[in-house]
Amino acid sequence: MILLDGKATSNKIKEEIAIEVQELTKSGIRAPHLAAILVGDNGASLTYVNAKVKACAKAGFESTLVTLPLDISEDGLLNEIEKLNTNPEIDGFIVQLPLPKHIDEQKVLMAVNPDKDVDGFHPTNVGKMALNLPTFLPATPFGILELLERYKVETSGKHVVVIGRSHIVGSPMSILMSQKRAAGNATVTITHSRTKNLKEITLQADIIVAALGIPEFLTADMVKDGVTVIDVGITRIEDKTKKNGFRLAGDVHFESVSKKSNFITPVPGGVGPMTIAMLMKNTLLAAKRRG
Ligand code: L34
Repeated sequence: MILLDGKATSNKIKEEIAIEVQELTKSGIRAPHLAAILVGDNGASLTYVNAKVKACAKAGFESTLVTLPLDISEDGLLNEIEKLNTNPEIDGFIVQLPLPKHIDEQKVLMAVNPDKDVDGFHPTNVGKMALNLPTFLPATPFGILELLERYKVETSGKHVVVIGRSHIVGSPMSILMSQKRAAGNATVTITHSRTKNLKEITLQADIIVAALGIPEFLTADMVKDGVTVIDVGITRIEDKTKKNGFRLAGDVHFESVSKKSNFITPVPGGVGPMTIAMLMKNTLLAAKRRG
């Protein structure tokens, strides 16, 4: 069993990015500038956004964190987005999800200028992604591709089973891995809550991407020997023995599944840190386009 170490790989990528930033600034181009909008104070979102801000500092990026109250109106949020859209100092920005229920998420994502949409969530960029045209790839799927590529996990002709059809992970993952590209050329099956006989399907998988958000859902009886497993889930589970009062659980029952796996990502330290590294990569790309 080989651990797909997202923490170490993301640190390497961030170092590579930092070198590129140095070269940019030496040639008189200012450093990339990422902004993030955080609505409310959800603990997990706060952790992820803070990690993004920290990663910016490490790579020599500028960063701006816009924190808005949980009860901000949809118009109030759209107004903040417009400010970032038109601010020439900002190369790219994200609106951290999830948003409170009174705000229409689709409307918000569509308000982001596609040229600054470093999450790759705008329909224009989703369309480009689906057509395999150059664009910002959504950070989590992008990070998974990068991890598979760097560990030389063969994907060509392999059967990939994606569990979950979210717009952020499951759907783009299934599209990307079926494309003619690095870490692509796979035969992809996408499964979801209405799928019948899921276990019959996962037992045929060479690679499984678990992105359904149910802790320890994928168990050893559902996978074949030699499988590669990508665990996208990250759920906080109350645990009074822990200092912060919770532990993190993935969508994979790591202890049992890892015994049958050739390659597997841990949680934490797998897909999460890669997501952040690829957001940085997208922001660097936005800054280079600006020149
Ligand atoms: N707009 N919203 C937008 N873009 C995104 O790309 C995200 N996502 C997801 C949630 N909402 C978003 C993230 O950034 C999930 N996500 C994310 C980012 C980083 C980490 C996990 C999820 C991460 O760093 N995880 C660490 C552990 C962090 C902890 O201690 O809780 C890990 O090792 O997995």
